Amino acid sequence: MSAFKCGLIAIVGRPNVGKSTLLNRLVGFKLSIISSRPQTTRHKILGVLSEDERQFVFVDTPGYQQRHRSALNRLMNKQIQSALAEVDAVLWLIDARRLTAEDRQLIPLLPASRPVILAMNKVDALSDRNRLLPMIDSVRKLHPFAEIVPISAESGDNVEALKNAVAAHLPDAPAMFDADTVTDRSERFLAAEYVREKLFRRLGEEIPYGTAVQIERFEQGDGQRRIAAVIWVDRPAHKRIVIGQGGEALKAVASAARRDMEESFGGKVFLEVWVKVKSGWANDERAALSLSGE
Ligand SMILES: Nc1nc2c(ncn2[C@@H]2O[C@H](COP(=O)(O)OP(=O)(O)OP(=O)(O)O)[C@@H](O)[C@H]2O)c(=O)[nH]1
Ligand SMILES: [Mg+2]
Repeated sequence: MSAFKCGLIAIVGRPNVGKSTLLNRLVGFKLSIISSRPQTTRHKILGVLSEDERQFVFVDTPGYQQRHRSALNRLMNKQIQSALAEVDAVLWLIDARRLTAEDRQLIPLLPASRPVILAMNKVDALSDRNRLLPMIDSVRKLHPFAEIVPISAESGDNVEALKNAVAAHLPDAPAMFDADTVTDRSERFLAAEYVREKLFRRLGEEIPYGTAVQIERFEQGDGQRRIAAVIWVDRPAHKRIVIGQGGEALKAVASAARRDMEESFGGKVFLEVWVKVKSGWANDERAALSLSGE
Protein backbone atom coordinates (compact mmCIF):
# COMPACT_ATOMS: atom_id res chain seq x y z
CA MET A 1 0.00 0.00 0.00
CA SER A 2 1.35 3.42 -0.86
CA ALA A 3 1.81 5.98 1.90
CA PHE A 4 -0.35 9.05 2.18
CA LYS A 5 1.16 12.12 0.53
CA CYS A 6 0.75 15.69 1.62
CA GLY A 7 2.64 18.86 0.84
CA LEU A 8 2.65 22.61 0.79
CA ILE A 9 2.88 24.24 -2.63
CA ALA A 10 3.38 27.98 -3.08
CA ILE A 11 1.81 29.61 -6.14
CA VAL A 12 3.99 32.58 -7.08
CA GLY A 13 4.39 34.98 -9.98
CA ARG A 14 4.18 38.63 -10.98
CA PRO A 15 0.86 40.46 -10.53
CA ASN A 16 -2.04 39.49 -12.80
CA VAL A 17 -0.73 36.21 -14.27
CA GLY A 18 -3.69 34.23 -12.90
CA LYS A 19 -2.44 32.78 -9.59
CA SER A 20 -5.75 33.22 -7.79
CA THR A 21 -7.74 31.93 -10.77
CA LEU A 22 -5.57 28.82 -10.65
CA LEU A 23 -5.97 28.34 -6.89
CA ASN A 24 -9.76 28.51 -7.18
CA ARG A 25 -9.72 26.14 -10.15
CA LEU A 26 -7.52 23.63 -8.31
CA VAL A 27 -9.62 23.53 -5.14
CA GLY A 28 -12.97 24.05 -6.89
CA PHE A 29 -14.06 26.84 -4.55
CA LYS A 30 -14.01 30.63 -4.70
CA LEU A 31 -11.36 31.34 -2.11
CA SER A 32 -9.16 33.94 -3.64
CA ILE A 33 -10.45 37.07 -5.30
CA ILE A 34 -9.76 37.80 -8.96
CA SER A 35 -9.70 40.94 -11.06
CA SER A 36 -8.08 42.20 -14.23
CA ARG A 37 -6.09 44.69 -12.19
CA PRO A 38 -2.62 43.91 -10.87
CA GLN A 39 -2.15 43.42 -7.13
CA THR A 40 -5.62 42.14 -6.42
CA THR A 41 -4.39 39.60 -3.86
CA ARG A 42 -2.94 41.17 -0.74
CA HIS A 43 -2.80 38.22 1.64
CA LYS A 44 -1.41 34.75 1.63
CA ILE A 45 -4.29 32.30 1.57
CA LEU A 46 -4.27 28.52 1.78
CA GLY A 47 -6.41 26.34 -0.46
CA VAL A 48 -6.68 22.66 0.48
CA LEU A 49 -7.45 19.92 -2.02
CA SER A 50 -8.05 16.51 -0.44
CA GLU A 51 -8.12 13.32 -2.48
CA ASP A 52 -8.10 9.64 -1.48
CA GLU A 53 -4.39 9.13 -1.06
CA ARG A 54 -3.09 12.67 -1.05
CA GLN A 55 -3.66 16.23 0.10
CA PHE A 56 -2.40 19.37 -1.63
CA VAL A 57 -2.07 22.53 0.44
CA PHE A 58 -1.68 25.39 -2.03
CA VAL A 59 -0.65 28.87 -0.93
CA ASP A 60 -1.83 31.75 -3.11
CA THR A 61 0.44 34.78 -2.72
CA PRO A 62 0.33 38.44 -3.75
CA GLY A 63 1.93 39.24 -7.11
CA TYR A 64 5.65 39.89 -6.74
CA GLN A 65 6.87 43.26 -7.92
CA GLN A 66 9.53 45.74 -6.92
CA ARG A 67 8.31 48.83 -8.73
CA HIS A 68 6.11 50.29 -6.02
CA ARG A 69 7.69 50.35 -2.61
CA SER A 70 4.90 51.29 -0.22
CA ALA A 71 4.55 49.78 3.25
CA LEU A 72 1.79 47.51 1.88
CA ASN A 73 4.03 46.29 -0.93
CA ARG A 74 6.86 45.58 1.44
CA LEU A 75 4.53 43.47 3.57
CA MET A 76 3.20 41.70 0.48
CA ASN A 77 6.69 40.82 -0.74
CA LYS A 78 7.56 39.54 2.72
CA GLN A 79 4.59 37.17 2.53
CA ILE A 80 5.90 35.77 -0.74
CA GLN A 81 9.32 35.19 0.74
CA SER A 82 7.91 33.52 3.84
CA ALA A 83 5.65 31.32 1.68
CA LEU A 84 8.68 30.23 -0.33
CA ALA A 85 10.73 29.44 2.74
CA GLU A 86 8.51 26.67 4.04
CA VAL A 87 7.16 24.80 1.00
CA ASP A 88 7.66 21.36 -0.50
CA ALA A 89 7.27 22.58 -4.08
CA VAL A 90 6.80 25.85 -5.96
CA LEU A 91 4.38 26.58 -8.78
CA TRP A 92 5.66 29.58 -10.72
CA LEU A 93 3.11 31.10 -13.05
CA ILE A 94 3.87 33.16 -16.11
CA ASP A 95 1.69 34.37 -18.98
CA ALA A 96 2.32 32.05 -21.95
CA ARG A 97 2.16 35.04 -24.29
CA ARG A 98 5.21 36.82 -22.94
CA LEU A 99 7.93 36.80 -20.33
CA THR A 100 8.42 40.22 -18.76
CA ALA A 101 11.12 41.92 -16.71
CA GLU A 102 8.81 41.56 -13.70
CA ASP A 103 8.65 37.80 -14.24
CA ARG A 104 12.43 37.65 -14.24
CA GLN A 105 12.68 39.50 -10.92
CA LEU A 106 11.25 36.45 -9.24
CA ILE A 107 13.94 34.04 -10.42
CA PRO A 108 16.41 34.80 -7.60
CA LEU A 109 13.69 33.92 -5.07
CA LEU A 110 13.12 30.41 -6.47
CA PRO A 111 14.54 27.87 -4.02
CA ALA A 112 17.40 25.78 -5.34
CA SER A 113 16.58 22.85 -3.08
CA ARG A 114 12.88 22.43 -3.91
CA PRO A 115 11.16 21.37 -7.13
CA VAL A 116 9.87 24.32 -9.15
CA ILE A 117 7.10 23.67 -11.66
CA LEU A 118 6.58 26.32 -14.30
CA ALA A 119 2.98 26.81 -15.43
CA MET A 120 2.53 28.85 -18.59
CA ASN A 121 -0.96 30.22 -18.15
CA LYS A 122 -3.54 31.81 -20.47
CA VAL A 123 -2.80 29.52 -23.43
CA ASP A 124 -6.42 30.14 -24.46
CA ALA A 125 -5.40 33.71 -25.26
CA LEU A 126 -2.45 32.75 -27.48
CA SER A 127 -3.11 33.94 -31.00
CA ASP A 128 -0.77 31.33 -32.42
CA ARG A 129 -0.21 28.03 -30.61
CA ASN A 130 2.97 27.49 -32.63
CA ARG A 131 4.62 30.12 -30.46
CA LEU A 132 4.36 27.90 -27.42
CA LEU A 133 7.24 25.53 -28.26
CA PRO A 134 9.89 28.21 -28.86
CA MET A 135 8.69 29.93 -25.69
CA ILE A 136 9.10 26.69 -23.70
CA ASP A 137 12.61 26.33 -25.15
CA SER A 138 13.62 29.77 -24.01
CA VAL A 139 12.10 29.64 -20.50
CA ARG A 140 13.73 26.25 -19.92
CA LYS A 141 17.04 28.08 -19.56
CA LEU A 142 15.84 30.26 -16.69
CA HIS A 143 15.91 27.61 -13.97
CA PRO A 144 16.21 23.81 -13.69
CA PHE A 145 12.44 23.29 -13.64
CA ALA A 146 10.97 19.97 -12.51
CA GLU A 147 8.25 20.40 -15.17
CA ILE A 148 6.91 22.98 -17.60
CA VAL A 149 3.16 22.78 -18.15
CA PRO A 150 1.07 25.03 -20.43
CA ILE A 151 -2.40 25.61 -18.96
CA SER A 152 -5.48 27.77 -18.97
CA ALA A 153 -6.54 28.40 -15.37
CA GLU A 154 -9.66 30.11 -16.65
CA SER A 155 -10.95 27.31 -18.90
CA GLY A 156 -9.35 24.53 -16.84
CA ASP A 157 -7.43 23.28 -19.87
CA ASN A 158 -4.54 21.01 -18.75
CA VAL A 159 -4.97 21.93 -15.06
CA GLU A 160 -5.42 18.23 -14.23
CA ALA A 161 -2.03 17.52 -15.83
CA LEU A 162 -0.51 20.34 -13.80
CA LYS A 163 -2.00 18.89 -10.62
CA ASN A 164 -0.50 15.49 -11.40
CA ALA A 165 2.88 17.09 -12.09
CA VAL A 166 2.71 18.65 -8.62
CA ALA A 167 1.54 15.37 -7.06
CA ALA A 168 4.76 13.69 -8.18
CA HIS A 169 6.60 15.96 -5.74
CA LEU A 170 4.39 15.57 -2.68
CA PRO A 171 6.33 14.02 0.20
CA ASP A 172 5.07 11.06 2.22
CA ALA A 173 3.31 12.80 5.09
CA PRO A 174 0.02 12.68 6.97
CA ALA A 175 -2.75 15.14 6.02
CA MET A 176 -2.33 18.64 7.46
CA PHE A 177 -6.08 19.38 7.39
CA ASP A 178 -9.36 17.50 7.74
CA ALA A 179 -10.65 16.27 4.40
CA ASP A 180 -13.54 18.77 4.47
CA THR A 181 -11.39 21.85 5.12
CA VAL A 182 -10.86 24.10 2.08
CA THR A 183 -8.95 26.99 3.61
CA ASP A 184 -7.24 28.37 6.70
CA ARG A 185 -9.20 31.60 6.41
CA SER A 186 -12.45 32.43 8.18
CA GLU A 187 -15.76 33.29 6.54
CA ARG A 188 -15.28 36.73 8.00
CA PHE A 189 -12.06 37.13 6.05
CA LEU A 190 -13.64 35.84 2.84
CA ALA A 191 -16.57 38.25 3.30
CA ALA A 192 -14.20 41.24 3.38
CA GLU A 193 -12.36 39.90 0.36
CA TYR A 194 -15.54 39.46 -1.71
CA VAL A 195 -16.43 43.11 -1.06
CA ARG A 196 -12.94 44.19 -2.09
CA GLU A 197 -13.16 42.11 -5.28
CA LYS A 198 -16.34 43.86 -6.35
CA LEU A 199 -14.75 47.24 -5.66
CA PHE A 200 -11.74 46.34 -7.78
CA ARG A 201 -13.92 45.05 -10.58
CA ARG A 202 -16.63 47.66 -10.75
CA LEU A 203 -14.88 50.85 -9.92
CA GLY A 204 -11.78 50.28 -11.98
CA GLU A 205 -9.07 52.85 -12.09
CA GLU A 206 -10.97 55.40 -10.03
CA ILE A 207 -10.45 53.43 -6.87
CA PRO A 208 -7.14 54.00 -5.23
CA TYR A 209 -5.23 51.07 -3.88
CA GLY A 210 -5.47 52.73 -0.46
CA THR A 211 -9.00 51.38 0.01
CA ALA A 212 -9.47 48.81 2.76
CA VAL A 213 -12.48 46.69 3.75
CA GLN A 214 -13.23 45.83 7.35
CA ILE A 215 -15.94 43.54 8.72
CA GLU A 216 -17.55 45.29 11.68
CA ARG A 217 -20.16 42.69 12.48
CA PHE A 218 -20.55 39.01 11.61
CA GLU A 219 -23.47 37.23 13.26
CA GLN A 220 -24.64 33.77 12.45
CA GLY A 221 -27.79 31.90 13.44
CA ASP A 222 -30.64 29.85 11.90
CA GLY A 223 -28.61 29.33 8.73
CA GLN A 224 -28.52 33.11 8.21
CA ARG A 225 -25.68 35.54 8.48
CA ARG A 226 -25.86 39.24 9.27
CA ILE A 227 -22.76 40.98 8.10
CA ALA A 228 -21.77 44.65 8.24
CA ALA A 229 -18.76 45.83 6.25
CA VAL A 230 -16.99 49.18 6.11
CA ILE A 231 -15.12 50.37 3.04
CA TRP A 232 -12.44 52.78 4.24
CA VAL A 233 -11.37 55.47 1.80
CA ASP A 234 -8.89 58.33 2.01
CA ARG A 235 -10.96 61.32 0.95
CA PRO A 236 -14.57 62.50 0.72
CA ALA A 237 -14.19 62.56 -3.10
CA HIS A 238 -13.40 58.84 -3.05
CA LYS A 239 -16.41 58.20 -0.86
CA ARG A 240 -18.66 59.87 -3.45
CA ILE A 241 -17.17 57.69 -6.20
CA VAL A 242 -17.63 54.47 -4.24
CA ILE A 243 -21.26 55.36 -3.44
CA GLY A 244 -22.01 56.57 -6.97
CA GLN A 245 -25.03 58.43 -8.36
CA GLY A 246 -28.00 57.74 -6.09
CA GLY A 247 -26.01 55.02 -4.34
CA GLU A 248 -26.02 52.83 -7.45
CA ALA A 249 -22.35 51.88 -7.39
CA LEU A 250 -22.37 50.85 -3.74
CA LYS A 251 -25.61 48.91 -4.20
CA ALA A 252 -24.09 46.95 -7.07
CA VAL A 253 -20.94 46.19 -5.07
CA ALA A 254 -22.96 45.07 -2.05
CA SER A 255 -25.37 42.84 -3.92
CA ALA A 256 -22.64 41.14 -5.97
CA ALA A 257 -20.63 40.52 -2.78
CA ARG A 258 -23.72 39.18 -1.00
CA ARG A 259 -24.37 36.70 -3.83
CA ASP A 260 -20.80 35.37 -3.52
CA MET A 261 -21.20 35.00 0.24
CA GLU A 262 -24.48 33.13 -0.11
CA GLU A 263 -22.95 30.77 -2.63
CA SER A 264 -19.76 30.12 -0.65
CA PHE A 265 -21.23 29.97 2.86
CA GLY A 266 -24.57 28.40 1.94
CA GLY A 267 -27.67 30.13 3.36
CA LYS A 268 -29.04 33.61 3.39
CA VAL A 269 -26.86 36.66 3.98
CA PHE A 270 -28.00 40.12 5.02
CA LEU A 271 -25.20 42.48 4.13
CA GLU A 272 -24.85 46.15 5.00
CA VAL A 273 -21.96 48.09 3.51
CA TRP A 274 -20.91 51.52 4.73
CA VAL A 275 -18.31 53.86 3.26
CA LYS A 276 -16.22 55.84 5.72
CA VAL A 277 -13.43 58.36 5.30
CA LYS A 278 -10.27 58.14 7.28
CA SER A 279 -7.54 60.44 6.13
CA GLY A 280 -3.99 60.85 7.30
CA TRP A 281 -3.37 57.18 7.91
CA ALA A 282 0.14 56.30 8.77
CA ASN A 283 1.39 54.10 5.93
CA ASP A 284 1.99 51.19 8.25
CA GLU A 285 -1.42 51.49 9.88
CA ARG A 286 -3.22 51.36 6.53
CA ALA A 287 -1.04 48.49 5.35
CA ALA A 288 -1.88 46.51 8.48
CA LEU A 289 -5.62 47.02 8.01
CA SER A 290 -5.41 46.25 4.29
CA LEU A 291 -3.77 43.00 5.16
CA SER A 292 -5.89 41.90 8.07
CA GLY A 293 -9.19 42.29 6.24
CA GLU A 294 -11.00 41.90 9.54
N1 LIG B 1 -7.51 34.48 -20.92
C1 LIG B 1 -7.22 34.07 -19.69
N2 LIG B 1 -7.31 34.93 -18.66
C2 LIG B 1 -7.00 34.48 -17.43
C3 LIG B 1 -6.59 33.15 -17.18
N3 LIG B 1 -6.35 33.02 -15.86
C4 LIG B 1 -6.60 34.23 -15.29
N4 LIG B 1 -6.99 35.11 -16.23
C5 LIG B 1 -7.37 36.51 -16.03
O1 LIG B 1 -6.22 37.24 -15.61
C6 LIG B 1 -6.59 38.28 -14.69
C7 LIG B 1 -5.82 38.16 -13.41
O2 LIG B 1 -6.20 36.99 -12.73
P1 LIG B 1 -5.89 36.76 -11.18
O3 LIG B 1 -6.20 35.33 -10.90
O4 LIG B 1 -6.54 37.80 -10.35
O5 LIG B 1 -4.31 36.99 -11.22
P2 LIG B 1 -3.27 37.00 -9.99
O6 LIG B 1 -2.01 36.45 -10.50
O7 LIG B 1 -3.86 36.34 -8.81
O8 LIG B 1 -3.13 38.57 -9.75
P3 LIG B 1 -2.63 39.36 -8.39
O9 LIG B 1 -3.41 38.83 -7.25
O10 LIG B 1 -2.97 40.77 -8.72
O11 LIG B 1 -1.16 39.10 -8.30
C8 LIG B 1 -8.11 38.14 -14.51
O12 LIG B 1 -8.75 39.05 -15.37
C9 LIG B 1 -8.38 36.71 -14.91
O13 LIG B 1 -9.69 36.51 -15.38
C10 LIG B 1 -6.53 32.25 -18.30
O14 LIG B 1 -6.21 31.07 -18.20
N5 LIG B 1 -6.84 32.78 -19.51
MG1 LIG C 1 -4.25 37.04 -6.95
